[in-house]
Amino acid sequence: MDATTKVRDPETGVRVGPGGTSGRRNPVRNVALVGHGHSGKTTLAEALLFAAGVIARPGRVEDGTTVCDYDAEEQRRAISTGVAVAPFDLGGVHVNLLDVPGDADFVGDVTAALRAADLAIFVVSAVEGVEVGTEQAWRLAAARGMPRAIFVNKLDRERADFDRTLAQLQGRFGAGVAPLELPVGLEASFRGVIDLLSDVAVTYNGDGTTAGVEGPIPDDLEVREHAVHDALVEGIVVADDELTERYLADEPISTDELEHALAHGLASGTVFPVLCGSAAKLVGIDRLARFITEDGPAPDAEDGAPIALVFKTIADPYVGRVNVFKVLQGRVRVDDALVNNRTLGDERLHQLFRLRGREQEPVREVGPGDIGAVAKLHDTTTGDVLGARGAQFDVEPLELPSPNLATAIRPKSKQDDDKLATALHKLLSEDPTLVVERDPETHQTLLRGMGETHLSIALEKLQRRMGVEVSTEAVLVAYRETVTREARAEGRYKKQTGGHGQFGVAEVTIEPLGRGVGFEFVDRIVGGAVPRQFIPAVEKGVVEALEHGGPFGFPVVDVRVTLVDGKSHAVDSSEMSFRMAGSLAVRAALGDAEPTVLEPVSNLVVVAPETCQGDLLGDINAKRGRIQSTAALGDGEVEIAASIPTVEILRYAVDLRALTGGRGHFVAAHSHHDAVPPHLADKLRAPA
Ligand SMILES: Nc1nc2c(ncn2[C@@H]2O[C@H](COP(=O)(O)OP(=O)(O)OP(=O)(O)O)[C@@H](O)[C@H]2O)c(=O)[nH]1
Ligand SMILES: [Mg+2]
Repeated sequence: MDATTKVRDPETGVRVGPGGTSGRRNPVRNVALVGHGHSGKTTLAEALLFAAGVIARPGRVEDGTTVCDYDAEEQRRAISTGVAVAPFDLGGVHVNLLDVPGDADFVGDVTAALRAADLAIFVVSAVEGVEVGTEQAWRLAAARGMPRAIFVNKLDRERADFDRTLAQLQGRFGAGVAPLELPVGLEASFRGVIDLLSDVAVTYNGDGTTAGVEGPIPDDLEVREHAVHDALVEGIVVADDELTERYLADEPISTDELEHALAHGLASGTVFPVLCGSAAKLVGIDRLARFITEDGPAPDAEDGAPIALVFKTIADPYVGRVNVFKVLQGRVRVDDALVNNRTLGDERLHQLFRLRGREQEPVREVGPGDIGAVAKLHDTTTGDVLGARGAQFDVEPLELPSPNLATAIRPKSKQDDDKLATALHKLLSEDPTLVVERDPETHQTLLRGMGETHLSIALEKLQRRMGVEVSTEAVLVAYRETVTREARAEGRYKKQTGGHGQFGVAEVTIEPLGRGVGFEFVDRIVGGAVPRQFIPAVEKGVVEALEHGGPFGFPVVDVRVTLVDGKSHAVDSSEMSFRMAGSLAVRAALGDAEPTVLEPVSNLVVVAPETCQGDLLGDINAKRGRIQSTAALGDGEVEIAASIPTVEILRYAVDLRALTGGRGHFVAAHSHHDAVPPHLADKLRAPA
């Protein structure tokens, strides 16, 4: 490691010159590797672990041999599906890398990882450039005002283009994007980077080591280097008024002063340094590691009563539930008894360890700002805060996205049914963006997640890890029915075949009520046509028949049933006979009252780029939705509010992703029931 020494600003602890890591600043760095799927985050984590000497040889995602993609599903699909911790030590600094999944379905893990990290490094492929996953993660990090840096990766790949990627980055993320390096060579000839601050070239001979060799800037890159160097200096000085004045007065500004301003801009989330390289070819990795340890912001966690935030939970097949936490204050030690701020219950921390992928290294203590893990807590999960009894827990809650795509699951066998509840509990304890609910009307068990990949991986885990087989079904919506005109009918229940018979006659009218009014029973009996004591039985029979379903088979709502007449028998009439009579009467009346089907309608609010507005409006219309409002939100975004049949948006998460290229998001909530158009109602009959 080239240790060109630098000293630090005694006030802020940011490096200002020779002296390296002085220990004045918390020697921990928590770094989340975020960005679009496939941009190379896991490969980069592997390269950094190799550069730090933690692993003897970098593994490959395609071979399933990386430290961070340790889950069978991750290896089978060659994608990351959950945040993984990969620590390394370098130059007296302890770095916790958080390898974050890029697939949009795992946005919950992105949110949690950005909460635990103090620096977000955006991995961007020089081939694909800035993608929707980059933008989504940037939006989340920017909302927290987080320090952000960028690593332009895959410069060895065919069609890699650093300039295009840099222009896209500056176009999307603004003037704060400050390139610190330029590539030397491109595609197959990519072999190093130019350090734009110290004006040297660092080349790598691809021998599998990560050590770069400093040298002069190749002639053919000098002009370009000067141009970008000037742009970089401009980008940095704008973050510092005094420097801006001196720059405009053409006064010399030293490299260390520039690095000082850069580190300040980085820490304040206004300057976004860009480094570049190739994680697969191990180019630029040593420099990225040094950037993290020397310029990366440290956690601002002080000593004091211990407080820790749980940002990840893992259902480990051997040790059971493992909670991964960041220490926000103080030190967490083995055998500590801490309070869980959600349950207010005590938790004793018997086993503490550091995670590196799936590996668990026991430790006695986890210090301020550091990341650790604990097993077998009683009832702690992601988002919970653990702290010393009496400690002030004013910790901002971890807001995780709510799931927006559901599938109905049904256990394949009795054994599966017996195991299902426990297995689902385990699955959900590991992933708070999964929700299970039982629909009281359709009686389906619904598993809700963030998208198709998320749901299919959850079902695979259920089967592979927990040995529970389920089949999936289409989600049903809770249809209802009502009547559109008044009708009158008689129900006659008569069983008189000797001995104690049954006899009851009820005559009712049924008429429509307003949407959402519910059910009304009116007693208009005169002259004891139906004895008083049997009238509640008639109502009971009526209610049962309505709940059982009308001609379409759905529960009948928003009707008034009036008992207008009846007949009884002194001996054979009973509650039972009048209950049956009531039920028969209302069913007959329903048939004549031109019933219609009511479907659930949701309020939908979509936020997406303005460029997608036309398609979205067209799609909502095609889904029988009614646009209620559209509003420009600024930043090129539009908000569309609509009222739309719920059945049309059961898979809206998938449709919206297709319509907006993953740049849209939505919330939907049940609003009311409304009549289904007749041409559709005829096709609807409740499943037998
Ligand atoms: N040529 C080349 N390939 C790379 C480089 N970095 C990663 N790859 C390849 O790109 C593919 C995706 O790499 P990953 O590390 O899995 O990407 P990721 O960002 O972790 O992907 P997700 O976990 O799905 O978000 C793999 O086939 C890697 O081998 C690189 O610098 N150069
Ligand atoms: Mg990955």
